[in-house]
Amino acid sequence: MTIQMQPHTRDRPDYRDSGLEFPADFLIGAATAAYQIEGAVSADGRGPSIWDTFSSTPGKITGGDTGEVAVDHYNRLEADLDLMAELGIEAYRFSIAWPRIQPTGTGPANAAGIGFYSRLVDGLIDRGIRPIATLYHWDLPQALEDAGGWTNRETAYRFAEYTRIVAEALGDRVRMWTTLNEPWCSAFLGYGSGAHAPGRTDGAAALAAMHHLNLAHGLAVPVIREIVPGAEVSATLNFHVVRPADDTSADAVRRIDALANRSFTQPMLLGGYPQDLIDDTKSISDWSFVQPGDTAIIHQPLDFLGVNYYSTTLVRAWDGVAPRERADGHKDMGGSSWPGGDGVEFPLQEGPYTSMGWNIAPDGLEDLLLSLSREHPGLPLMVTENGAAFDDEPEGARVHDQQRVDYLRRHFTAAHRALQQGVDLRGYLVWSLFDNFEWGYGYSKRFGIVHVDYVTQERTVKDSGLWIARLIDEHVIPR
Ligand code: IFM
Repeated sequence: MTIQMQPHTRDRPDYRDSGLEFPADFLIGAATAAYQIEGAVSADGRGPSIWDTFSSTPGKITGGDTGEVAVDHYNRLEADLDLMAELGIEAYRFSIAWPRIQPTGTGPANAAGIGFYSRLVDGLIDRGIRPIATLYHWDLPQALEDAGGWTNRETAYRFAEYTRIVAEALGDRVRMWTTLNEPWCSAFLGYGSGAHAPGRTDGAAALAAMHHLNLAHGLAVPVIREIVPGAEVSATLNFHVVRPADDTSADAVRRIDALANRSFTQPMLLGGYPQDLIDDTKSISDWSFVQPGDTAIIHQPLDFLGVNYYSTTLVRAWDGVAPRERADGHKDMGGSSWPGGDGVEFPLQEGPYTSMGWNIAPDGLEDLLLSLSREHPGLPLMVTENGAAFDDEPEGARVHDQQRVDYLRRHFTAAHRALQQGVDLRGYLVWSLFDNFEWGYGYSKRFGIVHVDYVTQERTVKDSGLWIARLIDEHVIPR
């Protein structure tokens, strides 16, 4: 996949539209992930995950934060469900913590863990909210990491077993499933740059992890289909909309597009790995992790593709050997997230930026949706994450987060433009429902449409939350 850019980016509209109507069946909602919100890390038999270990390791997370308490969602489930209902959320994408279901990543189901997600699903359905379950959002049971984690092929088979347990428990009520959230982050930040758990810095390990995550996806999809009649199955990928800094940068675009996007889209959606990716990384790995039959397992028909989009990625040819890390606020923990990205640098992009240092570029979302729909005709798309962190603070009982409202307006406009051009876009889930544990940045970055006071755990709906509620109510981008 190559994301094709419109030639005259600067002449495009500012995307600050209103009054645009979304179809009645277009799902608008919000997303979260287990480790980022649940807390209660030792409750009811939950085992440790790689994020418990990583976050309790000094120096890994800003402020030494951990997910131990997070926003205490595990203990505040009913009130949080009521809040979702108040906002009128049509769909809620949550993830299931594997170590709550299988504390050591293997063996029988932990009934208490299943019970929590069962109550969550029932609570959503009772309130008319569509559940969308993500099976893996980065919290691998630590015991599996101790056996090699995603560099170990066996982890993919353990994932299929875990999938079976969850599908059997929730499949009578959950129709929409996502296997993996952003496997690029799991592989390349977890085992390449070391910015994410488990914090390894080894390019060959990152490539092996990439393949075993793809394999895990391919093994899990038929399990869900076997158990859940009429299931709608997807994977969620964090696409990098890669743009050239100048006219010498075409090869840099190709390399990063291969590592970031085609490393997952090609095996999952088309079959096999891109030859240029194999060639670019051959000095790092011999790719012996791909065994006969693997590519057929991974290439499963999907019912929709989850698209996570936040900003664009600018690249330029560079005469150094090792890839230069990005200059836009991504953490550098010693390793590279781009094994094989030789000769590429990541210049600072034009602002404005969010508080993550990510550039705001709604045209990137429009380009991405158009490009995916061109390259994978017949595959419905859903924006499974889009949103922004800003340093907003409550003023009395209000949080006036105008920058986030503006960000969302512009990205919903981009999605609407894609719909108008014929993209089969089924929905849009805002990241995130709550302020939460933003991985390496701890609680220092707030993405929520609902503010959380981390001392009192008080929830305050931000102006962006009120704006989303109006959008959902009218299915029209508010003035
Ligand atoms: O918070 C993350 C989420 O877990 C995965 N997608 C990107 C978000 C913002 O960084």
